[in-house]
Amino acid sequence: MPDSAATAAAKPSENAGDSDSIATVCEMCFWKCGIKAQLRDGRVQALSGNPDHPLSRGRLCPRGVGGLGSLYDPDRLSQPMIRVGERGGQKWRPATWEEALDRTAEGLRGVAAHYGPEAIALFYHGAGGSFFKTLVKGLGSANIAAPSYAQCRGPRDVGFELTYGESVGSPEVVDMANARAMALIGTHLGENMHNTAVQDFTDGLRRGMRLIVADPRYSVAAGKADYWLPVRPGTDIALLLGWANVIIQNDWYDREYVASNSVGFDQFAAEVARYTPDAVYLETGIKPQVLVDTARELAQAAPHAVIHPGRKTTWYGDDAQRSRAVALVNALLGNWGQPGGFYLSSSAGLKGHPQQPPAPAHRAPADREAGQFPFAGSTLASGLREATLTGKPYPLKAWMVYSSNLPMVLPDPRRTRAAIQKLDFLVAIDILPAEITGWADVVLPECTYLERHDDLIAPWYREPYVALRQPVIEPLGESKPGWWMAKELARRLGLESHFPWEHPTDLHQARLLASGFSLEQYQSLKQRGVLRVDADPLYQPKDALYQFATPSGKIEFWSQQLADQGFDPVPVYRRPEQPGPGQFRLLTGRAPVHTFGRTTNNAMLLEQFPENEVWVNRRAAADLGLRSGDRVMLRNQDDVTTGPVKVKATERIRADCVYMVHGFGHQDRRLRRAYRNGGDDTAVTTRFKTDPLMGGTGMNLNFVSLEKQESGNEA
Ligand SMILES: Nc1nc2c(c(=O)[nH]1)N[C@H]1C(S)=C(S)[C@@H](COP(=O)(O)OP(=O)(O)OC[C@H]3O[C@@H](n4cnc5c(=O)[nH]c(N)nc54)[C@H](O)[C@@H]3O)O[C@H]1N2
Ligand SMILES: Nc1nc2c(c(=O)[nH]1)N[C@H]1C(S)=C(S)[C@@H](COP(=O)(O)OP(=O)(O)OC[C@H]3O[C@@H](n4cnc5c(=O)[nH]c(N)nc54)[C@H](O)[C@@H]3O)O[C@H]1N2
Ligand code: SF4
Ligand SMILES: [Mo]
Repeated sequence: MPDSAATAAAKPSENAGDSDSIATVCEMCFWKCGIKAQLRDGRVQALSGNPDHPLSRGRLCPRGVGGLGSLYDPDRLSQPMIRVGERGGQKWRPATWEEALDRTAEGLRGVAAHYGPEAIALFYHGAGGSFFKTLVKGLGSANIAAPSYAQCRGPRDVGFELTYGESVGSPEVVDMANARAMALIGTHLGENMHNTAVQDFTDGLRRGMRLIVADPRYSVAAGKADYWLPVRPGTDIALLLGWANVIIQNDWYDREYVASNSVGFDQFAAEVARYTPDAVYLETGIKPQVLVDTARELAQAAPHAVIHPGRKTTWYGDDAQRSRAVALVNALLGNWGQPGGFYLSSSAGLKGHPQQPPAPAHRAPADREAGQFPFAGSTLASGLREATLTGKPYPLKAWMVYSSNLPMVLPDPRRTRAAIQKLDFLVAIDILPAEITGWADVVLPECTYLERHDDLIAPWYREPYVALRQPVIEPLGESKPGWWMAKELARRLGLESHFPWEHPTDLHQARLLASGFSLEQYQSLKQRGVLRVDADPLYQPKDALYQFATPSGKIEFWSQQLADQGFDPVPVYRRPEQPGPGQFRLLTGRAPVHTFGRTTNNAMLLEQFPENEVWVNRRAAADLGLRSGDRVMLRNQDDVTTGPVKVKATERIRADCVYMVHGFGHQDRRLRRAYRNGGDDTAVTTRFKTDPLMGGTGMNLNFVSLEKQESGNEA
């Protein structure tokens, strides 16, 4: 490798103007807080929260502050590379941009000519993906997927859509700051560190919100809770339907609200009657009195009470139904459009570029067979992998992978490797030598979010706004922004018309003007990083009925849509398989200072959280002769191993499961700090269950045993 990116000369971007502070948007995770970057002598000195930005409110989470560790990571990809030798053999030669882009265009063109453009798939995650989506759509393929659907929040969205006709979005429309009571089902806020969510959560707690946390692990949030319910993993549907039953039996719900806003309540009430506190106790391990007390807490605070819908809900393969159960208990609390419940979001309604041509006609995505996963609302990343493996419903022969480290993201990485071997062409666009780049034919080094423009950002939120990502410094090394790569590829593929702008600033300006904003507002956006817009009301007026976007126009306690497709119209609890002797169910989660595997090579963040540990119940650990600090190998039911990982023996977790933070244990040597540091949970996630409603991949189904590593053997 040539000079590392970190030592390359840097000059401030033109946005610096006379000022030494530039407003832009964070991408250390996908929440997209507004930041201010301080510059000195062409180097970024510090990142802080933009006080004008509604998601940061002047504050950042630790990862946002630690963005400098990613910008100046000496392991960054700094020049294009072309594979020599076998795929996966990890041998490349440096290439010029001209050559690497020609090669990429040739690879895509070849596959399109042979198999049709639909044989090209794009996997992406993050704001920069939009330019590559435009490219792949322009080619005529609909095989475009982000793992944040089928591996993350898809089941939750579907559970809410089936019930309310709409999902809770991102940022989630949970009015935590004003809630008087809240229940968390797993959702480990405080470790799950979405900045504004954590601010709202702590505001709620400061105002006296009562908190109930159901989690097999005593999470950070459980530490703040009035009730910790150490539920047996995989039994939350029983818990939720138990709450519903207690609320109904005790007449703790608003009959009038239910009568005028919902359908199917009587059938629902009849279905959940069997989830008595005693029956629920046998499944969940939660004492009957605790079930009743917590149901009362929620009901008494209603409608200013909420069961948080969570985010990563891909746990057991029945997740859309669990999310529906969450949605239905919320319906009993009557909290839609209410303070302390779910607020009504609005957006700036940004229009596209006026000259953007429509995408050409295309085949339906290959991620499922006709009729499969009828409620999937997005293309399934895992489904595209299946199609690549099986060639059904039709073959996928090229992958373009933008900012998604698939070998550590999709469950059963063995299948990911096998699928990659079926490809004619794989191009990876990344900032780091992540594992996916090790499988690529061409590697295109992107510059980081602090060195580039992306498209405008205008989400649905409490208040509408538009935010701008703009470069703080020029790209380091030979890295380039994604928009430039996409445009260059479009030119080579005869798709220039799909990029009707020269530079992203033209795109931004055209979109803003088309949406009724002025040039002055655009100037202000560049200065302040954000444009705030007048808001619609946050809450539903008392006497007006909300028009739900379900087939009935009301909240659906009993779902005809589900019945028509042969699914349970009311969620039904089914007991999950239990680990055998000597086995533990593997659960995973987040560390407050890391984002998946994206930051586990970031020196600044590693200083605060150097490696992941496996949490083991103290008594279970003692039975195995394990103490905190020992190192173990995790071996799963399929004889696949990961580790060695440090043991954390603790009372803070049940004895039937172990827990580790996702994103460690990288296998690519070029990630010098992350290489073999800690354990990779994905490696031992070889078993997963696909949600029949929508194709989400439940991953909490792996059972591991722990094998002590002698200290001399430490790798
Ligand atoms: N086993 C297991 N699997 C999971 C999860 C889990 O907890 N356990 N979590 C799931 C969830 S909730 C989600 S949302 C997904 C997340 O899935 P991904 O977002 O795909 O997660 P990462 O593995 O962090 O991959 C991000 C890749 O993007 C690269 N990257 C970072 N910044 C940039 C950039 O600016 N430009 C470009 N081009 N590349 C960049 C990083 O180097 C890395 O290779 O994973 C899911 N999969
Ligand atoms: N710092 C940081 N914050 C992040 C992220 C990050 O990478 N880093 N990623 C963001 C993203 S994309 C997502 S999707 C979210 C993910 O965060 P969440 O939406 O909170 O989802 P999970 O990570 O699945 O939740 C893990 C928690 O669920 C508990 N749990 C496991 N199984 C069960 C069960 O059967 N029942 C119950 N009741 N609890 C269970 C675990 O013990 C753990 O405390 O975090 C977001 N926030
Ligand atoms: S939550 Fe943290 S990492 Fe995510 S965008 Fe905000 S500051 Fe950045
Ligand atoms: Mo996620």
